[in-house]
Amino acid sequence: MLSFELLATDSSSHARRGRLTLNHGVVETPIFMPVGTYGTVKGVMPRSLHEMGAQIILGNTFHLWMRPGLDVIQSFEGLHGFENWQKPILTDSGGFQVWSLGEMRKISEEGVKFASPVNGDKLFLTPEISMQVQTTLNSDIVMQFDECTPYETKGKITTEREARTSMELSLRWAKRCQAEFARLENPNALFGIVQGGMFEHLRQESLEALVEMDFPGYAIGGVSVGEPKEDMQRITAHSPHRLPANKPRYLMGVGTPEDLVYGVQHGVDMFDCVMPTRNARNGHLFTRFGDLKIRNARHKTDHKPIDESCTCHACAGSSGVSWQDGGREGFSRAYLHHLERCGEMLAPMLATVHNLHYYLQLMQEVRDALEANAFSEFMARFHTERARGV
Ligand code: PRF
Ligand code: ZN
Repeated sequence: MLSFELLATDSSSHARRGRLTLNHGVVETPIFMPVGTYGTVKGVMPRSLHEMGAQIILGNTFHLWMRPGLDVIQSFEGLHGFENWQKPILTDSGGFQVWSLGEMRKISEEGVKFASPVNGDKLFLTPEISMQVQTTLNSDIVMQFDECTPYETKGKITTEREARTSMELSLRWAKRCQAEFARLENPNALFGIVQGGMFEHLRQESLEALVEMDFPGYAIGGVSVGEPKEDMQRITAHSPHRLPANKPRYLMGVGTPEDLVYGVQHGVDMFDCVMPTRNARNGHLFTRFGDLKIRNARHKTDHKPIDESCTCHACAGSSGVSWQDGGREGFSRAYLHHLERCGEMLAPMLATVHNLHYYLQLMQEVRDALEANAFSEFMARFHTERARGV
């Protein structure tokens, strides 16, 4: 189902280099997982994901349950066959997606009632149903159904009392998920999710109760939900290194390249975020030397690629050798700027390839640095380069 091996640990931080073995393959950690909500990483072919070094991708229980529904996915024997991706998949439980519905839902002990955003049907999602759906999806890593404690509701910051109530509900749901997952004889791995809002002592209680339940891996949820950066860093720093050293740790829905490096430094092994893919579709590009807005007029006549040091298909092409006489591999900023301005669909496709390549390459460099016992040097260089500007 799941095994995790620690290959190296940094002597001056909590950073670690590991290897996670799942039913559909091996994942070298620390790793970034591209988000494929509806069974597709938007605008990217599975083959491209593979070529850019993606080892595991995400899917969402909630969305796939709505569309196309379980019958269709069942007929393909799960999500891998349906979306034609045979490497590992992690599915989120629906807890966070239901949270994102805001006013449209009602949470009780039993589960969450809401109107389908697709056709208005009344739906009820419970820990048991989430486990049943994720069992049909046959994802390698199944997430518990949780309540992502909001940072604020209608402008009011969540109190300690509210955060405790929410955290305790997630713990009771964790138990129900574990029981249902076992009853279904799901052959994959179920992760528990630490909650507790912005309160370290609640996070500690959540963590201890989940560790007691002995999950094969643990996630940190409820971070990057609109809180100030200091709170995000304080909460990220609290939990990872307090979780069992021999189990993988996943920081959910985070973040910028700087947030990823910060997470690794504090002991996180796995990350996912819509940022590289969503921002790409808005013309926001991440590079080694800082971020770039391709719509900006200064790129209009620029023959340089997004990043001269990048080896992605958008910057450098697939082989470095052109397939046509007089042609070249890779694209200029001027061309990408033009595509973006014209609303051409190649613009978000190339931007997505570049951003994902950058995130995956960043994690590769983190792994290399950890293996070479040079993580501090890596961090110093990373921050200097990111501040340089493109
Ligand atoms: N819970 C779940 N999924 C999530 C989160 C969470 O708290 C977050 C928070 N950043 C992102 N995705 N189940
Ligand atoms: Zn590139």
